[in-house]
This record gives sequence, structure tokens and C-alpha cells, in this order.
Amino acid sequence: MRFPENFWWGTAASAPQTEGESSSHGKSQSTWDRWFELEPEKFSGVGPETTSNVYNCYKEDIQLMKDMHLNSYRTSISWTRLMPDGITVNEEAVQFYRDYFKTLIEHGIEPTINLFHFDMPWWMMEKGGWTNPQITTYFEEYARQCILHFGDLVKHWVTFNEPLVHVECSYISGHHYPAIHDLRKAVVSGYHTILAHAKAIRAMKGVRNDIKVGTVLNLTPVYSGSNQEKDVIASQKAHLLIVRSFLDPMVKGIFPQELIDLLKTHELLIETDVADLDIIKTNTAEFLGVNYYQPMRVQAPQKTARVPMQTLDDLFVPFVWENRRMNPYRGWEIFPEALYDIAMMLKHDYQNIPWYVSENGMGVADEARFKDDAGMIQDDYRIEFIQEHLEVLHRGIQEGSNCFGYHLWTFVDCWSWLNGYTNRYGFISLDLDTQKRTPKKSSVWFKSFIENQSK
Ligand code: BGP
Repeated sequence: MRFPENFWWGTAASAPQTEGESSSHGKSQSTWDRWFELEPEKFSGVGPETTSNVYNCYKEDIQLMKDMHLNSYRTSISWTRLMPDGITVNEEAVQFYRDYFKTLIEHGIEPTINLFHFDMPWWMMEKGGWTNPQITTYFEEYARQCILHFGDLVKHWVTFNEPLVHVECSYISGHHYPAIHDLRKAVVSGYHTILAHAKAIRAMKGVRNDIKVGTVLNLTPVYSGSNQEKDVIASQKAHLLIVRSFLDPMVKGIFPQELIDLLKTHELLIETDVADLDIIKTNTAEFLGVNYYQPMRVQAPQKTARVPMQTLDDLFVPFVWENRRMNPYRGWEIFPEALYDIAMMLKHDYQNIPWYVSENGMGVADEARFKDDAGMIQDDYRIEFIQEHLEVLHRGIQEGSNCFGYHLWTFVDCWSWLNGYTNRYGFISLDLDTQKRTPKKSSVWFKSFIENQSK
């Protein structure tokens, strides 16, 4: 498989999942820091304070990236480190991020920097987080400060990582703080996120025009459980709510009329301001990152939808495909073919926007049991996983989809939200007690895969 010239080979991570030092060097609390303090029993033993300590170890990690011939990396800035009260810029954070980004560049690794990876500042959460319209103004200023301080170094920016996830997990499924079920709040916070994306782009491009600003979405085709009309209709509704809800406004600048109609039918349509809709229309993503782990399969619910709808189950429910292949650790289906469908959807329905696979990977529990005598984790399952996804991606590119890179989640095993360190995803394993990094077999394989690209 030969991929295009200058293809991005790299990995992704985020500030809250890697940096550590979460309550020092002038950083204020994020919602994760605060939630762990309030309800530690919800987390699998480890909080956000204890991570792979990238704040202190970034030089070592970047050297390991270079050794693997990786040419790109995505991480995020911690809003609460850069602007602890939302107004004042923390000079120590500026120094840290400038050194971090400079080191990446000096090692030939192109940084893509994300503004928000689920880490809502606690001071903003106390005011309602994404449900409060004021957040769009704070976020716009934060975005502007990022370009003022780092725009000379970093040329690729993304506004959000998986905005659907903070909306869904905070206000529907209960996996993020405040962990409540309120569909109206979900719609409101989704809308403010989209407006914040557009305002951030306006602010960032207003400071410098030599940067590219995109966004990262978790995308999957929605597969209907059968060809029966009721299941197909259910899958179309899921596609509107799960895929097009963010993709259309963030990339095309408009909300799909069918989504507006659906929300109206279920008494969930909210008031919007014409001037704000105009900002959304005129400030769209220049490129897209696609996080893909597992496909979505749905079928029609047994009962008729309630009006107003109470839960998403009123419209569609999961469909369990009998032939599915599972990653049993994370409970996620493995279905590489979806990457081809995503590639074609972006080519045909989204003006063939430049995009890359910004996250893909396999979380595995108790990986230490796969260590060989020399201490290297023999993660052949991960090699197979990556290879299969690359094969499908390659086919999509050959058929004209504008994909420019592939990033694995993640580089060094990292902290994960409520799951702590249960599932390991990295090319490099982490001993949490000693902070020792050890390359896994997949890192050796991926290095030679990259080498072969230039032969
Ligand atoms: C993505 C997130 C990442 C990462 C990954 C793996 O949705 O962007 O932050 O955590 O999923 O998921 P998890 O850590 O829940 O296993």
C-alpha cells in the first residue's frame, strides 16, 4: 500500500489525558479535576492528576516519536492552564506550550492543536458550562489568545474534539459531569458548541491568515439493522442526530432542514439568533479530523415515539449484528469497512473536504500479560487492527477521497476519563508507578511500515 506524498503518520492525545500537574503551575480546576475530588468512586481508581506526566516528560516522548519516524501529532491546550480564570493569561503555561510545540517542530513533527477536549473549566461549569450562551464569548477570547501566543509556531488548529461526546455524555448518557438526562439541555449545549466553533474560527483567522482551522468529529456511518422501512427510517433519524447535527453546520455552515423538522416535531427546537446563524454560515472548518472506532447499527424501537421525545430510544435503538467482530475489552465492534463509507460520504456529500483519520485504535485491558521475556508487549492484535483499517482507507483514497493522514490513539498509554488506565491504547506502554516508557511490538511494525513508504 502506497499512501500519498507527505501523508501524516502520527498519533493523538489530549492535555487532560496526558499532562499531569493538573493542580500546579497556575492551572485552575477543570470539571474532571473537580468531579474526581467530589466523587472519586465514579472513576476506576485513577484521577486526572496522575497521568503520563507529559508536562515534565514531553522531550522524552517527542524523541520516541522521532525514533518511530512519526511526522505529526495532535494534542490539546488545557484552557484552565492557559487562562485559569478565563480572563488572565498564565505566562508559565505560555512558556510550557511554546517549548512543547517548538520541540515537536524541531523533531520534524507537525503539531495540530485542539482547543477543547472535554475539559470544561470548573469556573465555567459553575455557570452552566455549554448551556450558558456566555461561553461562546469566553471561548472566542481563549481561541484568540491561543493564536496570539502560538500562531507563529502552530499552523494546524482544531476547535473541538468530538463535540457530540461532551453534549451526549453530559446531558444524555451520564458519562461526563453533570451527568444528567435532559434533551433540551443537550440541544442547547450542542448549539452553543457549534456557535463557539464558528466564533473561534472568526477570532483565530482574524489574528493570522497563515493558519488552517478545522475540527475533529467522531463519525460513523449509521447502518440500518434491516431493509424494512421502519428500520431504515430509524437509521436516517440517527444519521441526522449523530452525524449531520455537527458535520453540516461545522463544515457547510448550515443546519439540515430535516434535523430542524425532527427537533420541531419533538418539541426540542430552540430559539436562534439570525446574526449567530450568519456567524455559523461564514466561519466553517477548512479541514476535518475523523475519529473512528466502531460503527453505529440501529433499528426501530418497539414502541411509538413519545412527543416530546424523552430519550433517543424513542427514535432508534441499538441493533446487534450477529456477525459482528468485537474488541471484548472495550465492548466495541471492529468494522474497518466503515472507513471506506466515511471516505465516500465526505467525497460525495461534503465537497471532498481535506480530512484525516484523527483517531483510530484499540483499547486492551491487562496488556502486561502479553509481555515477552524482554519486556516488550506483543500486541499483534493492534498491528492487525491498524493494518485492516489502513487497507480500507487506502481503497478510499484510491477512489479519490481527500484523506491526508492517519493518527493512532494514542502514543504513550494515557488516562481515560472514567476508565482511568483500564484500557491501554498506546504504541508505547506506560508503567504508571515508575513512569517508564517501553515501545510495544506495534511501534516497531509501524516504524517499518512508514520506512517502506519512502522506498
Ligand atoms: C475518544 C476520545 C479520546 C479517547 C478515546 C478512547 O472518543 O476522543 O479522548 O479517550 O475515545 O476512548 P476511551 O478512552 O473511553 O476508551
